[in-house]
Amino acid sequence: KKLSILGVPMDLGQNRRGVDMGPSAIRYAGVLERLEKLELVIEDLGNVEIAQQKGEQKELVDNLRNLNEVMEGNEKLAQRVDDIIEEGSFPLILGGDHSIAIGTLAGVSKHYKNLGVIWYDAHGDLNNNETSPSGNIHGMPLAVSLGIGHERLVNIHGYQPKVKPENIVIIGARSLDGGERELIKEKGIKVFTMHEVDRLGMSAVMQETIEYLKGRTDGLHLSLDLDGLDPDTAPGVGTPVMGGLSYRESHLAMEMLHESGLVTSAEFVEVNPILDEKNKTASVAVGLMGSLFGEKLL
Ligand code: DIR
Ligand code: MN
Ligand code: MN
Ligand code: MN
Repeated sequence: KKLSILGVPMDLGQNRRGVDMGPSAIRYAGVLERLEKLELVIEDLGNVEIAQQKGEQKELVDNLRNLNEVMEGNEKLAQRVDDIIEEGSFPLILGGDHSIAIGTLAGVSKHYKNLGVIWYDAHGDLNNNETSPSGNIHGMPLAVSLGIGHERLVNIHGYQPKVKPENIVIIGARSLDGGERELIKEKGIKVFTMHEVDRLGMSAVMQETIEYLKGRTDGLHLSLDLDGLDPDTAPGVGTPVMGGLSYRESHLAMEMLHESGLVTSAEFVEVNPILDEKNKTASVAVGLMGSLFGEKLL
């Protein structure tokens, strides 16, 4: 299997500096060395060129922070991801804040009729500029991919929507804004909140998720926000929320996804080495990638 690693040093989708260094932190944590031990042909394509944040935060326009820059970056990313899939390779995208999922999904979904999406996150990322409490685009990418939100964002890469609500499963949610809750109910999106993970256990959650997506989708994208994990395990994130998924639950989830053979693209986002403890969060991310791509003890 061929794997193409692409970094996206994006920090414009939120307001904490440092998450643009996520791709460097993940490479420093040994992603290439780790995955090269598996039966994969790997290429590191370097980073997508993203505008740098300069000085003062700009004013919000239409309750959107850095709309133009986030758009431009995601257009570039979408084309790169599109090309990777065209060449028959598996895109592994390193973030960067979660606004990059807009571009990743725009590039991936062109190649599938019914793309499935697993959104592993403390948050729903289902806001739009009318519901968002922050104006941060990293809280909007899943809604944007459903075709909900600012017209320039939803039309990235020239089409919309990128995903259908019934092809999405959210895992690990424990912080949802009012508008996000309404959208989940209105669209009937499948969500395993921390409550369900605690009651059912991760094994059953993943079994149900895989069973649910297997029949209805022809490709599966994993969008893993490191803040889905508990802040004790993944402290290097911009918006930590207590009571998250454990290291062990997360490895099990990745192992079960590997066994399913369903995953066709993945991204690991929100690693912020400035907020981290000795690059722990990037190391956890690399470990999870190991499990996702088939590492086994025996
Ligand atoms: C919040 C935080 N719901 C917002 N979202 C985050 O700003 O829309 N997503 N942190 O990962
Ligand atoms: Mn193409
Ligand atoms: Mn999050
Ligand atoms: Mn997120």
